Amino acid sequence: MQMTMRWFGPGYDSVTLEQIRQIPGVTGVITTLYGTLPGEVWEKDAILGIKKEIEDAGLSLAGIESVNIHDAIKTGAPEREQYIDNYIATLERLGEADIHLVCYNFMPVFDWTRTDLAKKRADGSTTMAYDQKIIDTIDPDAMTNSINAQSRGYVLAGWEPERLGRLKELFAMYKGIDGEKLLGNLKYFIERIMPVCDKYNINMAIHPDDPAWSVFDLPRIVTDKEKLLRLVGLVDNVHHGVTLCTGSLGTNPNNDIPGIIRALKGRIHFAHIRNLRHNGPGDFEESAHLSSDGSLDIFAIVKALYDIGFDGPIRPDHGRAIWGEVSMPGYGLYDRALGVTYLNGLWEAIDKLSR
Ligand code: DNO
Repeated sequence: MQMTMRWFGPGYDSVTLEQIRQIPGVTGVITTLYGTLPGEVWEKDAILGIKKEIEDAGLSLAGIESVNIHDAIKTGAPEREQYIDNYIATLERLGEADIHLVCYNFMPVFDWTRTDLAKKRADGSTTMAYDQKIIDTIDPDAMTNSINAQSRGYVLAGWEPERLGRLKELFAMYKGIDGEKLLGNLKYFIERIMPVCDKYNINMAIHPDDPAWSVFDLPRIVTDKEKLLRLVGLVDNVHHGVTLCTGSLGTNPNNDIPGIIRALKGRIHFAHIRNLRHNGPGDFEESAHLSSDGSLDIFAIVKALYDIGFDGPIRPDHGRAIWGEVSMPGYGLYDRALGVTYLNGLWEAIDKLSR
């Protein structure tokens, strides 16, 4: 595996590449062109520019998270052809720039969803949390306004204002789209992009739905082992793979994540590892990475990745806000750096004990 950190690029992130470079064991960065909108063709110069900046800091560009998918592709609207062509053009440029991993999601309207971005924990840290009981009493506009009001001026990943300003229009686009149709549209998209992925050896890694159940009645297709196996089976090509995100799959306490990892052997191209604590049905908060601080067994998860021979990038996922740090919610330096160190410790121990 390669240990990495997510970095949003100059102007968007409170964390610098110089800081990332000093976290022991981190050799790569996962990034994106944060200012681009879903559907745009990425500029070659911009791709090469951010890559050079990362390499000049002594790190590698280990993958893109995300090249977002236009809603016309997700809904199968007639304009999808143009947007798939644009996506292919972006993949070509990434491939030419020697970038071989792309994370994306196929969630309708919203990317990940939370109800509180700064829930106070007993130790004085704050963290992101979700409570279905709150969602049940509000509408999508109210949720979006509340999230934006808590974002500390940062544009949250997946919460681009341009898209969220058109919520009514977006919900209308998904009218009549159920899980089967959404999955069919994913299959169509994957089949169209596989030739360019084959040509440039680009691994596509779909991100699970977060949380792992329907929010505001929108369909969900990446929530558990059965759905993941069906999804990878849609197109028999190793470049069609998965981002193993423990924080998303772990929202459902019935998901056996080590079992999912073993079942997906060979198709996991990227791993997001973090913990969360279940407070009740549909009610969870993001904890520190340490197993005992949350509900997930992070040792068993890392062990399963080790056992299947996982050799892609891993990144710690969301962190709590600790030590007074002010950052994009979930993406400060301190708690994620602690996460890296813990994950590296687990990996080293498992590796040495296995020899
Ligand atoms: C949230 C992230 C997601 C993820 C996308 C992938 O912090 O895990 O926004 O990057 O769903 O496309």
